[in-house]
Amino acid sequence: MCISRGFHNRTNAPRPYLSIGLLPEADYIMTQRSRPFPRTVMLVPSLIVLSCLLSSAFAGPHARLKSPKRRPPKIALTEILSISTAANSTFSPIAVAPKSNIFISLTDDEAAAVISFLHNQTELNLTAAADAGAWDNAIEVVDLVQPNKTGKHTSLTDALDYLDNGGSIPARYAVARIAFGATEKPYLQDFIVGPLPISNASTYASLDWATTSGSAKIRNYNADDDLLTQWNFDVTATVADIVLDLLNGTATGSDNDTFDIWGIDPLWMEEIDGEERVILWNTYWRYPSGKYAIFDGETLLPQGLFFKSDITGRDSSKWKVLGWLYGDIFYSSTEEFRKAWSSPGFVKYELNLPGEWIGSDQIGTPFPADDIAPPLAVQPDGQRFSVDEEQKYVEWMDFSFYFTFTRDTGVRLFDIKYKGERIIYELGLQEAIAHYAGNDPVQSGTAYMDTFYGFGPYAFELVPGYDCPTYSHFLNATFHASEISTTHRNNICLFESDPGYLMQRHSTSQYLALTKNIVFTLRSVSTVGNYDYSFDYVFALDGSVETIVRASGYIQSAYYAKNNDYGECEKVHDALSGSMHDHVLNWKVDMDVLGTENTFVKHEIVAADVKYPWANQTRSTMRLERVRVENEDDAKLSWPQNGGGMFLVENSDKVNKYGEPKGFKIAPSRGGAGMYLTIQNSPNLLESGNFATHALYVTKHKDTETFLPYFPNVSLSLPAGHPLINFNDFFDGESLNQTDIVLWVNLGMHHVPHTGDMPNTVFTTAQSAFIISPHNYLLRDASRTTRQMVRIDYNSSGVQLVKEFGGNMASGVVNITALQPNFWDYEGDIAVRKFPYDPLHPFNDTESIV
Ligand SMILES: *[C@@H]1O[C@H](CO)[C@@H](O)[C@H](O)[C@H]1NC(C)=O
Ligand SMILES: *[C@@H]1O[C@H](CO)[C@@H](O)[C@H](O)[C@H]1NC(C)=O
Ligand SMILES: *[C@@H]1O[C@H](CO)[C@@H](O)[C@H](O)[C@H]1NC(C)=O
Ligand SMILES: *[C@@H]1O[C@H](CO)[C@@H](O)[C@H](O)[C@H]1NC(C)=O
Ligand SMILES: *[C@@H]1O[C@H](CO)[C@@H](O)[C@H](O)[C@H]1NC(C)=O
Ligand SMILES: *[C@@H]1O[C@H](CO)[C@@H](O)[C@H](O)[C@H]1NC(C)=O
Ligand SMILES: *[C@@H]1O[C@H](CO)[C@@H](O)[C@H](O)[C@H]1NC(C)=O
Ligand SMILES: *[C@@H]1O[C@H](CO)[C@@H](O)[C@H](O)[C@H]1NC(C)=O
Ligand SMILES: *[C@@H]1O[C@H](CO)[C@@H](O)[C@H](O)[C@H]1NC(C)=O
Ligand SMILES: *[C@@H]1O[C@H](CO)[C@@H](O)[C@H](O)[C@H]1NC(C)=O
Ligand SMILES: *[C@@H]1O[C@H](CO)[C@@H](O)[C@H](O)[C@H]1NC(C)=O
Ligand SMILES: *[C@@H]1O[C@H](CO)[C@@H](O)[C@H](O)[C@H]1NC(C)=O
Ligand SMILES: [Cu+2]
Repeated sequence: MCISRGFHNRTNAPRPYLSIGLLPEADYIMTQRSRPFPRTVMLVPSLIVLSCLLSSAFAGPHARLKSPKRRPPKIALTEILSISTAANSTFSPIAVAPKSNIFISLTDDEAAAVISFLHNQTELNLTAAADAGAWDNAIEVVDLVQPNKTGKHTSLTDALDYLDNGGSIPARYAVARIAFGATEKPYLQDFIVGPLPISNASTYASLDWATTSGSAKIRNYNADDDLLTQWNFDVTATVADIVLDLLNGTATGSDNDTFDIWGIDPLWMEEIDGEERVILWNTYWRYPSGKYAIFDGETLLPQGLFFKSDITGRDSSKWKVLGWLYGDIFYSSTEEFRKAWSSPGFVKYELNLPGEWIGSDQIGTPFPADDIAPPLAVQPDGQRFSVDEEQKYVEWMDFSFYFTFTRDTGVRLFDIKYKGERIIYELGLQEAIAHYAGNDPVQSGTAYMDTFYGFGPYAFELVPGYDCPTYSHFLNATFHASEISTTHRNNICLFESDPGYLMQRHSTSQYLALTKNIVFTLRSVSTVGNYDYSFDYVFALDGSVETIVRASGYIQSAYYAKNNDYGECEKVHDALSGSMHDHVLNWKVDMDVLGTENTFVKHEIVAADVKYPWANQTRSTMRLERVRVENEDDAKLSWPQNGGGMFLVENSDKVNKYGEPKGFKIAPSRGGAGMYLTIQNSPNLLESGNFATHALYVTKHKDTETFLPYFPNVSLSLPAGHPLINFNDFFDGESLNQTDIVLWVNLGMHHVPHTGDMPNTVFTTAQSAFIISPHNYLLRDASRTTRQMVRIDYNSSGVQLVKEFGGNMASGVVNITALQPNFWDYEGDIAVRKFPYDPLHPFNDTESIV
């Protein structure tokens, strides 16, 4: 299936909804091309001498003096602390993973072998993706099937046997998603292929066991993108004169078109004359042009004209136009629309035109002093974490983890260990909804499930000095789609940083104790159409792990006509309204606290009237109630109102010396607590949106309930199809008492765009996060272990003692000029065709090197 089919061939238009083909390679290459770095003059800062990073000018005693009722400490004036620095002698920034990364993506050779193997299965009747059209069968994606965590049901080794018990390495399997087009009723089906490497022992089978529907096969109602593109231009041709009059432009399919035509995702299903029909609403979007053509602002340029098509079946001669909408008036045929337009009194609305306002360049009077180079972070003594680049394995302080990269969800973390013990088996994004609302049928009909477009394909190269600190450790990642292996260079960065606030401090009139807060981050950014999602996994010295998503990029907006009447938006430009929407992003968090037997406990802080022995009256106060979530029936949860409680994953059998179960707390840490869909029973998502009705869920781990994001669920098949994986089916009353539990945590934002989203949403206000942190897991705050702290004892005669702990202060000079990133190094992706595949010449038939 030629994946560039049906996609807009003009610019880096927004989401390629017409293409089931994931990756219109030609187009996203253009996306990259269309974003060169401006040839601005590069400032050349001179060599800067870094003085101590900590200011040596310690300001004297505080004005705020309390009188501590305790003896003054006995200060040994000459105490000089000598801490062994032996630890640094063994440190190497290169790690050797203790075990093979069994979660790692398919290699190029594995992907090529799987593709070759499938092509040899004559009953699949495959056509090479490069040659395939809508009426062929073709491979869309190959990826790894994550090994079963527990394989007790089979004789085969599972991940935990391998990781923990010295078992043999689990067999590797691939999943291949095949689009079957050579039929009147096109469908997609997922197959499991293996074991790998491909040998005579390898087989393939429908991946039914990973679904809740019992079949990995799903109808594709959107297989004929070529026909649809042609259809759209056939329809627009019938109203070309009206459009020229109302919108002052053309949509004919030629290179000089003014308008791009696209609309709802998912498709809509409607009963007409007793028959289920497949409905598509489209609208006119204006291409940014002239000086502004470089900017991806098309989603800011809706034109307010909509048409409804019945596209049921594969014969486009039977498709119909069911009506037009302009100015909030619906015309049930093209004739009716034309008649109204040619009648006196027809109301024409203002044009929504490109201008400086859609560009993201510097604009307006610069801030004072803003031409001076801002503060800069450096890594003075080199990298303080270790990476096994080949195995995708990382060690930082007390943490270690493996990671992988998938076409659907991008980066996923596995086997996160803290102080040598696994705390999280799997941490990764599952799905991301952007559910719009609006008075027009396109906004109202839009509920993106972004794994359809994929977080892997759009996780582009990151820019040092902007996306990540210049000293970051960058890694590449590869995904395999449409028989092409595409490698994103430098699209994952790992770095330590100082978030700019301390981990700990305390002071009295006699001493101060201060601890630096150095955190470690793994970051990737996926630009899915108009939106840029930045994903951070942040590890901290106190043992916490924070998962953060931030959004930037262009909003998808609505034409202004009459939409304030419905209260769904705020006007953001002359003829433009923001389109209100909810973002809900679901994370799988498979916690394993001191083993797999864990319990989810709510510590609820509740108001109470209590009578104490020391008083005769009851007293209005509060108390802590511990509630175990013992059954899946009770496991659809919301964060406590008013922050009045704590959610814990504990191992009830492992108590600390004070008798408290050891556990980890999970809590929202950024953004509002509104982390599930506002819209109830979404008509766009139906059963596919079941994971977005609550803030978080707890289920019992099952290898069959992986909730691999099955992107065809929605974009191609809804609402006629039942989702392959219905999240509700995971909830079948199973006991959650001291068992292997999995959390499904939603992050997101209720996004009501306002003028501050023009031209792009800013990360600062569009972020959401949850944090997992030790709770009675250790006997003290783990950050006490760090050397990056100081105690300063002082009295009225000045500083008496500076106690350091072996954390070397940076010293010397840093050549900052040498740290400057070279933006001309930006290269983009490498994409290599895998069928036919020539491993000796890996770049043979290279699709593109951008
Ligand atoms: C550790 O590093 C410090 C600073 O680089 C150095 O002075 C010290 O000698 C090192 N220790 C050992 C044991 O190598
Ligand atoms: C597929 O068949 C071709 C031709 O018979 C053969 O060269 C190739 O090795 C086969 N591929 C696999 C993976 O079996
Ligand atoms: C195999 O696919 C081709 C299109 O690629 C189609 O013409 C042919 O009918 C299919 N054969 C079978 C047996 O389905
Ligand atoms: C696969 O089977 C063929 C024929 O049965 C045999 O010639 C070949 O050696 C086998 N390959 C492997 C890797 O076992
Ligand atoms: C209509 O478009 C033409 C060129 O395409 C332009 O010259 C003219 O100014 C436009 N008119 C309006 C009202 O924008
Ligand atoms: C646009 O291109 C078509 C050919 O694709 C040409 O016929 C037409 O004149 C062009 N229109 C303009 C306004 O340049
Ligand atoms: C990333 O890919 C580039 C280009 O193939 C290669 O030079 C570089 O070594 C790779 N980096 C890593 C960390 O594998
Ligand atoms: C409670 O009230 C009784 C009767 O007035 C009194 O004797 C007693 O001391 C009170 N107890 C406390 C704890 O105040
Ligand atoms: C993984 O688990 C599924 C579901 O229980 C099972 O059908 C499958 O055979 C298992 N695969 C392996 C390799 O053990
Ligand atoms: C769950 O475990 C707790 C503590 O072991 C026990 O008190 C409770 O009865 C158990 N509940 C169920 C439903 O088994
Ligand atoms: C600093 O780095 C720049 C760029 O690499 C280099 O040209 C310059 O000579 C360096 N300066 C010193 C003092 O090393
Ligand atoms: C790629 O491989 C084909 C045959 O497999 C060969 O004809 C062609 O010359 C190769 N191209 C390059 C650039 O190596
Ligand atoms: Cu948004």
